[in-house]
Amino acid sequence: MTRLAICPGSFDPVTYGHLDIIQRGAKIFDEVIVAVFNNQSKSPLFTVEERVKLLEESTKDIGNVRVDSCNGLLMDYARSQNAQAVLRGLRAVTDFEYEMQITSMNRKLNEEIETFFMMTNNQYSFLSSSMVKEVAKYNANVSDLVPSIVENALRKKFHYE
Ligand code: COD
Repeated sequence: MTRLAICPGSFDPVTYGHLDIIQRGAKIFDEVIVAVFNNQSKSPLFTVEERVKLLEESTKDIGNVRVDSCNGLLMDYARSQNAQAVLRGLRAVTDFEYEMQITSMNRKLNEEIETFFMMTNNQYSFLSSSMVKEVAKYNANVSDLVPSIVENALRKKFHYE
């Protein structure tokens, strides 16, 4: 049986913190689908299509990772792909409560799909897409936080090129 995990998120845009979780997850699962969701409560900077493209480019060297997008419920999507697991990253205590809420709702929707948490690499504990956007808006150097393709996309969005 193929062990398939869904790594869901907004990825607005993908950072080295996300990529660390995706890379480590791809060593444990046979296949990982990175699924971009349009989180209604966040107003995104990048369209879903742009986020998918940036993720595809950033993960192109990891053979067992593919990128997709979805509009509906995560658990419906996971079932449609015959996934066994959802893969999430945990940074600080602040993530914990939010993740507990999502996981408990997801478990109510589908008891058979397990959620796996991976603790962030210390290097990326305080890295988030929001922080990257906040500083990139003022043309700060984010080259050690995101892949160069994302850095270029941010510069374009904020009209620095
Ligand atoms: N280090 C490690 N992990 C990180 C880092 C970092 N620096 N930064 C982010 N991560 C992890 C996050 O913890 C998360 O696991 C993943 O990477 C993606 O992060 P985000 O911020 O892009 O994703 P979120 O939290 O916005 O994703 C929310 C979902 C899209 C998963 C959620 O809204 C959802 O499931 N939507 C679909 C609708 C649904 O099913 N709702 C019911 C459940 S509430």
